[in-house]
Order: sequence, then structure tokens, then C-alpha cells
Amino acid sequence: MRRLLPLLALCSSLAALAAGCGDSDRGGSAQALGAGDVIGMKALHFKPDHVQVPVGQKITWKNDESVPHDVKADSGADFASKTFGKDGTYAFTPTTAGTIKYECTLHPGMDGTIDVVAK
Ligand SMILES: [Cu+2]
Repeated sequence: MRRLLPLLALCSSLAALAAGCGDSDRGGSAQALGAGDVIGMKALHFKPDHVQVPVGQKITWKNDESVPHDVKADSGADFASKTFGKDGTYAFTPTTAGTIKYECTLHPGMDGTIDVVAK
């Protein structure tokens, strides 16, 4: 573990230059999610994995592959879907501004961020 620390420090210092270093913080800008757009679930990732939506806009996730997934809020909201398979969907509508972190509980590293902004 100790051996990893220099690498992590390097990673942090470069984060401002290169968008994202590892999966924990991509540092990239959020992609505006329009009404009717969906967050896909493909190759064990949410795509896009960082979106921005206005308060009150429904967010829909759709599983695009034959691997089952789910969607569960870790912080900033309280929702959890059932596990669903290919072409299955789940939706959540945020009612307050803030940052929501969520994940698929079945696949470590499959996580995403939603920036909910006031209209
Ligand atoms: Cu998954």
C-alpha cells in the first residue's frame, strides 16, 4: 500500500492538467442531460457518468447490455432500483438542487454523478 502513495500524489497534482485520473474523480465537466435523454449502461459503466440536470427533470437509466445492473444513490438522494436486464429502465426525478452520487451495486467502479441545478 505504501508503494502506491507517490503514485496517488502524482495523480492528484496532474488532475488539473489531465481530466480525471482513475475512476474516483474524473474531474471532467458534467454533460447536460436533456429531457428525454437517457443515461446508458454499457460495458459496466454509466454513459455519460457525469450529468447535469435541472431540478424536477426526470432522469432515466437504460440498460444497454445483457449484463444485469441496478442504480442506487450513495449520497445526495435516496433511491434504489431493482436489478434489471437488457432494455430495462429506471427513473428518478430530483426535487432539490445538489450533487447526487450513485452506483450499480453489482459492479464495483460502476458509478456516476448527477449535478442537480436550480432552474
Ligand atoms: Cu452494473
